Amino acid sequence: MAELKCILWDVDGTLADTERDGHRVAFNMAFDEAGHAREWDVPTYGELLEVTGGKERIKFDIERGGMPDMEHEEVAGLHARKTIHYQSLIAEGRIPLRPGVRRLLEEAYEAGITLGVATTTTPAALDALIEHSLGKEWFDRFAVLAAGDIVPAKKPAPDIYTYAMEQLGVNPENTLALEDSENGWKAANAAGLKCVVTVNDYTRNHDFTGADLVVSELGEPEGEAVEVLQDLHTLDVHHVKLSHLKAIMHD
Ligand code: XBP
Ligand code: MG
Repeated sequence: MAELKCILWDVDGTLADTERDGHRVAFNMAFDEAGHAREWDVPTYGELLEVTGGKERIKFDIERGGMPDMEHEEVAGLHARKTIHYQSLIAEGRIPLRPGVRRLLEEAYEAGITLGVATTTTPAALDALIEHSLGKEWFDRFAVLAAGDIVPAKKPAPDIYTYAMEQLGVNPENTLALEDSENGWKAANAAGLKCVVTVNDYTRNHDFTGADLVVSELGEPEGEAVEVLQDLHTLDVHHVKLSHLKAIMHD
């Protein structure tokens, strides 16, 4: 029976639906600006999301023949421009937090649970989302912001979770991950963490076998009941509460 001491949050797709209307749009702006004909439409971007990390995603598309006029040497510069476009989109307030995220974050923070971020995205992109969608006070409320190239191997490797826990001095048995994708779930699982998944349109059909709870969203008390896709602990969820996360750890 383990106590819940720490929650590590994924960012893209979990805190907010950043991929389709944020990252994807910013990549396309950078391609266009650099004179490349390539545009990642919504379904194509869904395929590319199999590869985590923006630079890695561009390289993958080059290698599979999606960008014949692009060289590997261009990737770093192009990605830096993409990050700037992404920051502007976020600053426009175009990407709200997903339902229930602020409620659960605040409930956990008030309860003294250690909160952290474990994400594949670039630190500058994470900072923009915290500043404009969450609120600047969360720079202090998160005890660690583990992001991007700080570890060599991105999700589905467990490294970013392991790094975050090392920084915090917490154990896997006391830590729960919140994720939205198969790669994220695999990373959390490989790091020895229990995991709650909130799916989105891109990840609904991913394989989450073994994840503790898979729901459509965290939900709100006054809203409709969330859709439960997988519930290993028979929690009977209307909206995801801190008590559910504690129950998952105790099981
Ligand atoms: C998110 C990612 C990121 C973003 C793009 O995965 O893979 O690469 O798509 O961000 P996760 P960057 O939610 O599992 O962390 O371009 O800044 O890499
Ligand atoms: Mg994600």
